[in-house]
Amino acid sequence: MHIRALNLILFFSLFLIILTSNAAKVNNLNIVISEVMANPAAVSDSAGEWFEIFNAGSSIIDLNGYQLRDLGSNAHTISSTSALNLSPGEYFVLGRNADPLLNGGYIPDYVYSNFSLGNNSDEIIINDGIRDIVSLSYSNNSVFGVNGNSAEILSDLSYGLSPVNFTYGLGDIGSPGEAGSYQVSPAAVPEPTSILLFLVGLVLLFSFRKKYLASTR
Ligand SMILES: [Ca+2]
Ligand SMILES: [Ca+2]
Ligand SMILES: [Ca+2]
Repeated sequence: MHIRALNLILFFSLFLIILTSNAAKVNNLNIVISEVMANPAAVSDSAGEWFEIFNAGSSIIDLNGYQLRDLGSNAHTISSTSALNLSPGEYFVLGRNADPLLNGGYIPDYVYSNFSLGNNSDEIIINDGIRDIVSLSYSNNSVFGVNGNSAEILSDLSYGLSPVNFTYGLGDIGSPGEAGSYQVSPAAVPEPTSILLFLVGLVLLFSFRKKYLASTR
């Protein structure tokens, strides 16, 4: 085997290792809808509904000007006199009422209007002012309508009920503003296992190359 061919294989293998070590991360997504409380039990829906987003990208996002809507008549443009910065790896709670004494006990980072979450079916569509960047829709008998229990994102990016050990405020189940049972990985932050995998691959490949070169001499 020529050294040149060996180098080519080495390069290609490295490329594959890098590719597979990135597979577990959230790809091409900046904002993820990480949790939804559509049907609070402790207080009325008009105060107790909220949903949580997570910045899985690599840059700070100013949510000013972003739009929330559904496929019906709900529409709201996020607007604040101050910057609404969401850093990579941060959770952000949007809800219907600012007062934790009235809303069941969550602390919203932003309060919207003209936007509600149906208990049977609904959509959450987020637009960055140019295009829809993330959307979620649910219908009858989904995990989104369960009374007093939020739905949270899971490792395969589907949704499940928040586990009962996560309670907040007056006792509804959910983790507003914090990781639930699954912590979404920001794309910008390489997972330790990926780095380890990459380093192990690198060492193996170079030792193989060295061995091969020595045997051909
Ligand atoms: Ca509702
Ligand atoms: Ca709606
Ligand atoms: Ca959460």
